[in-house]
Amino acid sequence: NGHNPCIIWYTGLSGSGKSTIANVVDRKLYERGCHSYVLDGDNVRHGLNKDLGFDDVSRVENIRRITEVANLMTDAGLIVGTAFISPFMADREQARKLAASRFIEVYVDTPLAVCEQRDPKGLYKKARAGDIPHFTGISSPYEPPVMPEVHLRTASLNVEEAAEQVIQALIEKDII
Ligand code: GGZ
Repeated sequence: NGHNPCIIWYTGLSGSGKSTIANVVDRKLYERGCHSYVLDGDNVRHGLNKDLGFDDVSRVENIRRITEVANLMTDAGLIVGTAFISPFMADREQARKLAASRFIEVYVDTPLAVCEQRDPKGLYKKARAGDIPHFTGISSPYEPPVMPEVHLRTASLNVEEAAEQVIQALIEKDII
């Protein structure tokens, strides 16, 4: 099945649903016969980037390496989803620049209050208690995208609907 390689760059707070949505999109791409892969904390922060923490300098380096790996993967012909908080606009813009026209930014827009209420791993609770330094949204900034290709307001969308919006964007941009 013909498709153009690209990077689907998800950004949003911890617990916003980035990985979940990215994996549903990935399954839909597979069903269409597209060759794709998802980079997320589970397969990058535990391996390639396990030397990095969460201070600003480490996050910049985290995103820089992810950008390079995602570009190698698009060179190899894949549709790559990257699911990282990627809180800094400048780093996302650098990724966009390197990927040229092959970059779809997806803002997983889940309000902090909702992420904090979900708190699936209890991280927000720990961050509020001061047990996790530099926690995004609590003690470290998140700079939202200004003109993302896809803006998912997850308060009014289920995971399936959110994933379908990403697929529609890929169709509109002649990627699939
Ligand atoms: C934010 C943290 C932190 C701090 C650990 N701040 O919900 P999760 O657990 O699974 O996703 C979060 C993940 C964020 O890693 P990223 O590589 O996506 O971040 S960034 O793009 O900013 O480099 C969270 C966990 O790691 N986590 N400590 N202090 N999230």
